[in-house]
Amino acid sequence: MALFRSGLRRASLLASAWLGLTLVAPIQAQTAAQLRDDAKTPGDVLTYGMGYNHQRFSPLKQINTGSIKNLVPVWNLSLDSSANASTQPLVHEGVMYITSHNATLAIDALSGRTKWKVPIELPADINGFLCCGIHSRGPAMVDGVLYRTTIDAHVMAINPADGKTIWKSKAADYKLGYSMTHAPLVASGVLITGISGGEYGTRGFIKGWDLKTGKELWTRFTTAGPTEAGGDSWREKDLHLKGGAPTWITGSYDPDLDLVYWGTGNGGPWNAAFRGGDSLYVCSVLAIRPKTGEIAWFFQFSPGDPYDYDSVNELVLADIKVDGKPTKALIQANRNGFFYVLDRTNGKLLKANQFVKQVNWASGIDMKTGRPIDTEITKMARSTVEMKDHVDVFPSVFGAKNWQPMSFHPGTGLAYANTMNFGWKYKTVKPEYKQGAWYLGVDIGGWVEPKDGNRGYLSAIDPVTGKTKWEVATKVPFWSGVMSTAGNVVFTGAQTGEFLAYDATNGKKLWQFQTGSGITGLPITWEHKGKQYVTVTSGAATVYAALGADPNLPQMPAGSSVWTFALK
Ligand SMILES: [Ca+2]
Ligand SMILES: [Ca+2]
Repeated sequence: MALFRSGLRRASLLASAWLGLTLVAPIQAQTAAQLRDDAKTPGDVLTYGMGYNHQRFSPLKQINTGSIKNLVPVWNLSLDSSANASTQPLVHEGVMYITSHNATLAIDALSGRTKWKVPIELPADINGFLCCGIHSRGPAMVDGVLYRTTIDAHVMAINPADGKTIWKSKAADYKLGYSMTHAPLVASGVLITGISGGEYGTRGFIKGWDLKTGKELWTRFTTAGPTEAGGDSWREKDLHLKGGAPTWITGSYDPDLDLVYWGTGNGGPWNAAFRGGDSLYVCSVLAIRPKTGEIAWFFQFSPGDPYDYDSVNELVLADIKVDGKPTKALIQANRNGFFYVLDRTNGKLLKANQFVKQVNWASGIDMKTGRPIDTEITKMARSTVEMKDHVDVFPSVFGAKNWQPMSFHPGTGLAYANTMNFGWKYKTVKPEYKQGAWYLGVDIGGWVEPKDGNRGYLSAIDPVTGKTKWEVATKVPFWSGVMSTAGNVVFTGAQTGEFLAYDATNGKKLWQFQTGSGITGLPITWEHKGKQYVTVTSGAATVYAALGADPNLPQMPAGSSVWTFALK
């Protein structure tokens, strides 16, 4: 069967190469090798994460700590939308590909002129079923085809020459609360996607799709059923069916080990006492085989998860020294306040250190078992379906760090992450399931401010110790991705609109530019004919702005657009 499939694939590759040569202006096919090398080839950006390792690090250094004072806008293009622009563009052969929730675009990367823009047709009632922001985090690309997901839970293959749909497959029913906002991952010849909707009493999964036809190849459910390993980690039969563990951020991939690392989110409902037990595999990382979806190993960061501490945050692959030993590490700044280092070959826990100022749900991580050491607050949360009063829990439901991806700089050995330091007023209440509505079993009584008023930080963190080397405090947390470069510059953006650059060594601010709306995009850098460019999307309508009741966040105008910068 596998032989047959690879033969078929080769045949269709040959066919498309022949068509490309003879009939139409070819979109040069990206091969698996190009995806594998993406982080090292700064002429293009072919993967979410700027490389399978999700380091968001570029070897480019024309724009550096000295020259950045001359960084100026080259072009700006409106996305004609008031939704979030929380997206990472891809760049290939001078063309930039961008996804928003309602359109896919190809843009001339040098001029900012639109080559094509094709709308996504969405059901009229879709907005009633979306939890946390209306956006699309980006496309994937391989073999001359563009792939994306849609907020009504479909996966699409698109012709990059004209934007026309090649195939479209349904992943799940949006009316149950399922949606898709992440970029797909192409690994080992399979298109892999996750799912959003953990707040709606859904059951999470990861799916593998045939690149050419859109046929579903496998489904890996992320809650364990009664007859499976881990099935007894739920209080009673069938709880896993509404048990959450959504998979709403793109996984990373190690081609040498042929393992995909994919994070899972909160338990459904949030109320841990109602679910009982560890509720596998909520708030975990699953290392899966891309061809079959088989779980090679897993590690559960927050067993039982009372607090919506989704563990979908980017799982960065870094080859670093841990206790003097060169290690194939997987690192994550988890929403639960601890910075984890795992051996990515086998899932063994190597380090877990607190990386923000206040954490009171656990006093640490037991390094023998990998389990949190529960404080009295958490003991109560785990055992009480209906609490009498609210308690103050740190970090808040937004986490010590939310989904906005950090960057790892192999030169400085530091991870640069937008982190948060505030708490929430937490109380369990009896959960009640209603299709298409939030299923939490937790009442959010408000926010607990830090003493110094700084809810956010850009933090430079040593992954091994969890210690902060430098930090930039912000009243309003940054909600955009972070990118670092060999020019020793760290780029990120503010919800108040500034695109910002810092010195990677000491956190000194080097440069800023006001983009006109809040930034929730993921910056990239690329080069063309020896010139380095930096691109970021602006346009904010974040879940933080909607629910965070932040007195310091002014009314920022909506309005999504793409900015590209270069040295003057
Ligand atoms: Ca590249
Ligand atoms: Ca969640």
